[in-house]
Amino acid sequence: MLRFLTFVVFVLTACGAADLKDTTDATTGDARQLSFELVATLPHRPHAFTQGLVLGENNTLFESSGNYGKSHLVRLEPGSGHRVAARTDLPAYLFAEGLTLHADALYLLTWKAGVCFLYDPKTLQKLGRLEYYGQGWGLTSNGRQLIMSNGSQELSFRNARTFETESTLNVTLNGRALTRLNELEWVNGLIYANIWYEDTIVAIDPVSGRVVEQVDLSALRNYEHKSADALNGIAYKPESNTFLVTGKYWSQIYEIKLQEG
Ligand SMILES: [Ca+2]
Repeated sequence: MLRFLTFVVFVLTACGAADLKDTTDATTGDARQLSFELVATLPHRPHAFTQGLVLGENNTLFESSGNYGKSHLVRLEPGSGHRVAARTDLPAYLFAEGLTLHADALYLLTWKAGVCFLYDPKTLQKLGRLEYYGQGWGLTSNGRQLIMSNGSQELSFRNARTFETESTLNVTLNGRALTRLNELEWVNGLIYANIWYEDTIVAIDPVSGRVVEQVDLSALRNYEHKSADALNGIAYKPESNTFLVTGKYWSQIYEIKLQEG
């Protein structure tokens, strides 16, 4: 009997380990370094101070752009990275930040103003508002909750109806706090994140907070002009398993495929 129980415990433990999507290096526990293949480029609005980027139905990108007096939200034409199909401008006292799609609504943060606006993705008409405490940087959805960054190492998991924080996660890279987390994108059980003023994207385990993958995108600078600002903006294209990435005042959106090594 004891032997049987030991076997059951072993099997349960093994299953639990398999369920955890830990893709860190098995020998060191460190984040795995990935590389990327450049699949395509799309023209990007070069005056966009890109804060949030997300892909909706029909290959349609939504983008939020920051700065006081210039903040706005756009829906682009299907397949385009720069042709605007619809636009809404924010009042001059608001600074647009992270953007995501959740349950047929767009959610837009406003940095230090503590307000998350909801919009109809088709018309960009305002549907409502929610409130948060502190700074709002990046935003994504895991299909159930919203996940928000605030410029620190902390991510907050929020109730999509009330925007109340249900749990928080401290993000670490190889055992050290990883701060300045910015734009976010939930992809297949991992949280992909920009890090403010770094040309690196990381993939975070939503349970442990550990960075399990990182990819250096600094080579994209070779295609950009000198005044291209911070790398920021991650959208995911499920049909091709590719990422659309760009930056503030970047001239292009780059479609990339992540790969081993
Ligand atoms: Ca995103």
